[in-house]
Amino acid sequence: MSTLIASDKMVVILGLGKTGLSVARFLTKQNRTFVVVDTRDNPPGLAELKTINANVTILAGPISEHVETIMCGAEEIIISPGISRDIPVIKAAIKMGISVVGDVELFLREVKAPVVGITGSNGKTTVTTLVGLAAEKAGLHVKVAGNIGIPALDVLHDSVELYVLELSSFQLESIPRAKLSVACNLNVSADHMDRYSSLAVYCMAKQRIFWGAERVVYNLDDKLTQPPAISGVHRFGFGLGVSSEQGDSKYLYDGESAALKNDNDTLLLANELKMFGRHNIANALAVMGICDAARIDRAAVLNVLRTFKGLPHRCEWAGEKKTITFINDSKATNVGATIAAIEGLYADFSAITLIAGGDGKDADFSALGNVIEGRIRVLVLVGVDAGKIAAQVNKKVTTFYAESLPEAVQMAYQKSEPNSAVLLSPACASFDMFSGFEARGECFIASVEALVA
Ligand code: UMA
Ligand code: ADP
Repeated sequence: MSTLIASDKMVVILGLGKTGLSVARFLTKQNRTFVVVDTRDNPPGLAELKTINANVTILAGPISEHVETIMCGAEEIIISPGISRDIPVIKAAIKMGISVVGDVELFLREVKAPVVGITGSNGKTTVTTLVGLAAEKAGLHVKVAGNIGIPALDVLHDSVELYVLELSSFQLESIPRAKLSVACNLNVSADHMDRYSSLAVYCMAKQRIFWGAERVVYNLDDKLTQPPAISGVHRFGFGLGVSSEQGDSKYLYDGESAALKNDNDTLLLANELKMFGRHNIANALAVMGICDAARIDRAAVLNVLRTFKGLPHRCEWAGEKKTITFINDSKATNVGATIAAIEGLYADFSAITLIAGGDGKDADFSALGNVIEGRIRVLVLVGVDAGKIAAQVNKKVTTFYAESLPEAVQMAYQKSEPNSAVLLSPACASFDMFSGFEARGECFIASVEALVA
């Protein structure tokens, strides 16, 4: 250990999840010396790390003074996105002038091909997937990575012609200056309030996507996504509303003709999209803007938009019984996503029964309360923060509590009137009851299947 402490060429990888492992693979290939620190006693990547580099030092468990000394003597710390930059050891290291960056920064230092980055509170995975598919359809050798689940360093390769990265605020925080070819911020609504001290701080993390970008794509309906006006940077704006903004290129929805337009040209009609809901029209417009900014062949883009049916667990049809339709929107882990689902569904059903609740991540549920009061007849709540949602809803909304999701599905079915939708759109993370949103969505689907059978 003492040799490591003395070395000014030693890198610390902080966090041994997917990201930490990808950094370990990358540094090993580069023959660089590193140690791995994780605050958990049994980090998930332990066994895999041994296969990457059998001799690496691993310091697992709560950070001791000894570990702090090592970290503060490092050449650089590569911090995983799940760890806040506000923990004492990171604050101390930054104060001492040590560079603390994330895996995406390492990726950006190496990459040669153009990179498209996509952030936003909601819709990132949908839009990132669509841009990747469009680029592939256009014949490019493209790699899709980032917060979508594949660490960026794992796809770095000389043969790649275009990268499309989904970037979370956690990842953006640890990129000093991204300098992307195309940077897009889809929308900003409160999320991760257990990590950020205010919406403004969260918003600033998202804004970092624009730093040094060549071309920027933003939401004309959402002021919080607006990039700074920098001369020479081409701006692409998209939106559902009538915009007075001066974007260089505009991608707007014309409600009268139900058309998605670029300036005055109709590119697609809304009924050609297979994805459901107004928020997906916004996503499609964003895809058009991003793909034009990235110079991806438009015919390929439109082809993909016409055929893509949406991703699992995002406003997905899950079954029907006696005129009651079940919709799985388990991926709605924040208030903005649930509001988008309710507003999107409202016109299509005579009533909506909402199943919500889980781990609220310190969110403010007042805006959701208003939408529920206006649009929802029956509310079934589950999870640790059920009471916080109930507190924002008046007595006109019939509210029930369930101990489990299968029980919630039963209750929702029994209390719904004919031609209703039962919508699972929790506005919360799932970790109080499930391993993740996928497991929650699978449980919902299984409960619906049991009911329908
Ligand atoms: N953790 C500790 N101590 C440590 C290190 C991690 O307690 O020393 C905890 C974190 O608090 C977190 C968990 O371990 O609860 C995982 O953190 P991580 O940084 O090791 O995560 P990875 O496995 O590397 O996965 C990360 C992203 N995870 C997070 O940002 C929390 C994944 O996004 C991403 O797909 C992956 O890198 C590849 O880029 C997931 C996510 O939930 C899907 N993202 C958030 C979201 O979408 O809302 C931002
Ligand atoms: P992310 O990767 O940002 O979490 P997803 O595409 O996985 O985004 O969708 C997450 C949730 O947000 C789903 O519940 C989905 O229905 C909803 N959603 C998707 N696009 C939007 C949008 N543009 N505005 C609001 N909610 C959206």
